[in-house]
Amino acid sequence: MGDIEVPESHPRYQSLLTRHRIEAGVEKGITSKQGLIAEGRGEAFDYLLGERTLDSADEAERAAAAHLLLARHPVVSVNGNVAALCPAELVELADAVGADLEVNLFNRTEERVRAIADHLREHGAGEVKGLTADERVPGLDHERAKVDADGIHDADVVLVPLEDGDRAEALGRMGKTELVVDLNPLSRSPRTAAVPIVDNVIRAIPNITRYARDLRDAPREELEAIVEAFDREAALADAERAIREGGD
Ligand code: PTJ
Repeated sequence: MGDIEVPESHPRYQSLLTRHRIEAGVEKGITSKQGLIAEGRGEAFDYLLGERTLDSADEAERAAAAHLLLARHPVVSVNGNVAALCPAELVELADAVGADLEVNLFNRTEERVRAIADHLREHGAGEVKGLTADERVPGLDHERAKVDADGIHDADVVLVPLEDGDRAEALGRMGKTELVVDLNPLSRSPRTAAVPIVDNVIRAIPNITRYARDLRDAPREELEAIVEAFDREAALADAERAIREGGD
């Protein structure tokens, strides 16, 4: 935690820690200022969820792991918020499923793409995509549409933590299977996703990795059965219910 002084006994330890990571991300040129606002929105939903992983989110994380393992070309998309919150965990997930890491930003600047790629490499990443930006996602304005031809553009399965709704829909129109992490079950991006994961990225990413490791040697039929059994509508409804009613 470096210079951060939050006692572990503090009841909101985890959320204060998360805030500090986002603040440090802004200072390091990784996270956008809008990322601070996004974090605030996320925190409110996480508070209502009891800052825990619902059983339905846990199932979604297992289904996401199965999708990533079955994929021809999986890509983990990285923005300024997740890069600040869980860089090493993103690298571990990409390693566990053989995915590419690609920096893909809502508010794209070349400087921030480079800073995030460097940050991921400092946390153990090998190649990081997103700098070439030689292809476009159709139906989006220029900067937000930029992707690598041999990265997201070619991917069949994309994990997009904290995606914005327009881009989630545009990627969906390209026929990609989207796995979206977002604490707001009413937000357009999880509602577009094949697998909506209503959980905090700091809990979701390591849990997907854990499942991916568990399932690494599972036969394709078993992975396909997990994908098949996952009910996206039920997962979204369960998260909404938990937020409205509290409890399990
Ligand atoms: O780095 P960039 O330029 O790509 O920008 C990234 C942000 C996140 C700033 C950008 O995509 C954005 O503005 O997103 P929105 O539209 O504010 O949506 C963010 C969503 O993520 C909201 O629905 C939040 O509830 C959710 N969210 C925020 N923090 C977390 C989260 N979901 C899961 N885990 C979190 N830690």
